[in-house]
Amino acid sequence: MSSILFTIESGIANIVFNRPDKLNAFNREMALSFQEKLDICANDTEVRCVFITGNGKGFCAGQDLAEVVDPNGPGMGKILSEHYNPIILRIRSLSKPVIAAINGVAAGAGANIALACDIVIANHSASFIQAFSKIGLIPDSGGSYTLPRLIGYQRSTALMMLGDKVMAADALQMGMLYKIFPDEIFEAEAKKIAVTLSKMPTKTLGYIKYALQESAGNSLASQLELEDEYQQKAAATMDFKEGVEAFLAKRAPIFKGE
Ligand code: LHQ
Repeated sequence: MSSILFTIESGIANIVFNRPDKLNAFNREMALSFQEKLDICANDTEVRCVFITGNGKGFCAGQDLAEVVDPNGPGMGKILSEHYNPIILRIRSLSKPVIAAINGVAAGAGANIALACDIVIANHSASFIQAFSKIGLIPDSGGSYTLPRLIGYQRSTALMMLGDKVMAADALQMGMLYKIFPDEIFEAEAKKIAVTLSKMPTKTLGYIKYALQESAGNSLASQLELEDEYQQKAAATMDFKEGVEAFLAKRAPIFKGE
């Protein structure tokens, strides 16, 4: 059974973490396969939105801890540099929207992979745990970068030091998530968001993503220049032409991601 299930349908790449007996904890094979799938998403022009979720009752419990102590495992020296760091950078640099649909517990690197995604939605039963300190580690997979930017220094410090479990409703209130849905309708509602995004002006969504990311290190003046640059690029797309034509003709636009 593959540790990652992968399909592309109607412009949506579905990536499903698939080690349900281990709450979809990552081993090396799964981490490398995830990177491969993200590369396909980046390079395949058919893909206009990436949808990541977990199989079973968890989203992802982070690193498979059995592998960490396995003498034949990759060893501490490789786990960040070859597994999680490339995953986070791939998600962030992918020029298409990446949705994390959190269907259950997201712990350790699993929580921080979720937070690296562009739109994070969850079901009511989902939870987030910065589990690292409980085993004597610091938060990795970009968590020390993303979490304070989402919820502030104080709350990040508390969550990262205490390793408390945060239920989806509290995560929403703190600003970690976009929306939560009741468990029964979660899959359908999550898919609706993916379908909507897959029909939007894809290149422009990529420019929005990059502009927001780059704002983290920019002055207002530099950000204004950057907006100008990306706006010129957005205005040069076929989808912009279509958007304006459709508006003036009072019809729904048909965006092709071009
Ligand atoms: C697991 C795991 C798991 C293996 C559940 N591994 N089996 C970077 C640098 C280098 C090294 C280390 O890692 C990292 C990045 C990281 O991600 S560090 C953080 C690693 N993750 C954790 O510390 C979380 C460990 N898991 C838990 O604390 C709990 O499982 C949570 C709170 C996530 C869920 O609790 P429960 O709902 O009570 O489920 P459970 O504990 O019964 O787990 C179900 C099964 O999944 C169980 O197996 P079993 O055979 O007993 O049914 C667990 O052993 C297995 N599992 N997480 N990370």
